[in-house]
Amino acid sequence: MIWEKNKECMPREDLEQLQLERLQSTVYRVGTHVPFYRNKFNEMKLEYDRISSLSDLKRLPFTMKQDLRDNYPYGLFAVPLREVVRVHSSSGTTGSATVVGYSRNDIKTWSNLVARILCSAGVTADDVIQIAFGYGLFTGGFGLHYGAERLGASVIPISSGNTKRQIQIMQDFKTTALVCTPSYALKMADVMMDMGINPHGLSLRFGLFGAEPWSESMRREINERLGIRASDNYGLSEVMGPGVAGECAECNGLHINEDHFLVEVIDPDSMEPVAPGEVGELVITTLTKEAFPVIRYRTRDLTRLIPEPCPCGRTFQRMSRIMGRTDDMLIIKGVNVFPTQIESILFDIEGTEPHYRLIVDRENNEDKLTVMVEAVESMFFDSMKKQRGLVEMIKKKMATELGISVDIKLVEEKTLERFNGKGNRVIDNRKL
Ligand code: DLL
Repeated sequence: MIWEKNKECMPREDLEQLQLERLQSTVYRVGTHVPFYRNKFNEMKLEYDRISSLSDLKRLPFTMKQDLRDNYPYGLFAVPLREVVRVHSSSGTTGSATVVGYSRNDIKTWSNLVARILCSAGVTADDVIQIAFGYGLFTGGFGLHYGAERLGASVIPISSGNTKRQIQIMQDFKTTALVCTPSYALKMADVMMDMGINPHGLSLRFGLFGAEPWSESMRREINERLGIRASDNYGLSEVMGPGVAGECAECNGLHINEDHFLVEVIDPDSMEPVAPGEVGELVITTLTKEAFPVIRYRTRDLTRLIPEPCPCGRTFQRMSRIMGRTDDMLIIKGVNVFPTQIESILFDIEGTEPHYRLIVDRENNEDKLTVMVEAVESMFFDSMKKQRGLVEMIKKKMATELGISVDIKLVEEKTLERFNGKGNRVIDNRKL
């Protein structure tokens, strides 16, 4: 059974009881098997067999990315290697790599949870799913693959890259669901245009996108261009990979798989919980992982929990789409700006293409943000006056909505690099 109604719609009281039991066994597991946690618990004089309510979570130590690095490669594993059947690693764009491991049960749970997310997005065993995430140490390819197979769908494990071939296969194999990053979905739409293929003539109905932040405006753009329903799904390798949270057909926030993950939202500075519904850093404790459990993992991802119940009937809490990472946030002249905010503004402006770069410089001790954005082709044949008008309009919108002045540089269509996987749209030249 993939649509696990008895779990996903479980009364909160029962869920909390289940979470408590699972938290107790996870804390016991790491306290007895992982020296890193045992030492931390001892230092804090925490009796790890004495967790009696969910509020005891607050007494547990946080785990940071650095802790994973310090214990590279296997130091935080809670089972001997012979019980580990899979290893993944995060590439470490912002530092050295980290390694995570899965027991046979972990792989089973992971597949179930990804299947659950695919199912809640509307995908069924009748779908043909093209997985355009990289297969390898990145959790995206294999994670979605196992989940899609578990669902019983027909899986095309094409991996990332070679966009023309992707589109050819999509056409020939009658793909109904595309799985990749939202950036790559946009690139596919562009390449389809170049190939003279009308996306609306394909069999594609669903897009399951994740692994990077995106905006509501980008979703609209993708939906319109590809003629699909795009939904968001979230996860991170340190905690499992994809399968942590995903949107239901309402496409209005991601249900967190709370029977396997306990979440908190904290103020990243004070590390205290934020008021209910406020934005903060997501902190996750795994409840069922065997090989690589983590306690209060600080994701660095910013979101808020949505307190209202979802019309779909699921009782698992929703979180809003990830707004950005604490380490993505740009501070421009003292104002906090997230790339997704800029994306949202740009995508709603007529005359621009959904491709942009943000370049940050510091000149004479002053921050300067330049937004490079592709203008539609016709704009370049238009008068300078029209182009200037567009630039002024974008500047004004940014000033009103972000509270800072930015420079806008229109560039010709297709001049900015496209992404096959996670996009990186910020170039910060400040030596801070
Ligand atoms: O990106 C796992 C994944 C693969 C999720 C495929 C969904 C689909 P990592 O490479 O460890 O794992 O990167 C995790 O990516 O902390 C977020 O900052 C970001 N991220 C993942 N999903 C989303 C999303 C995978 N839906 C990091 N929206 C996380 C925004 C996301 N950011």
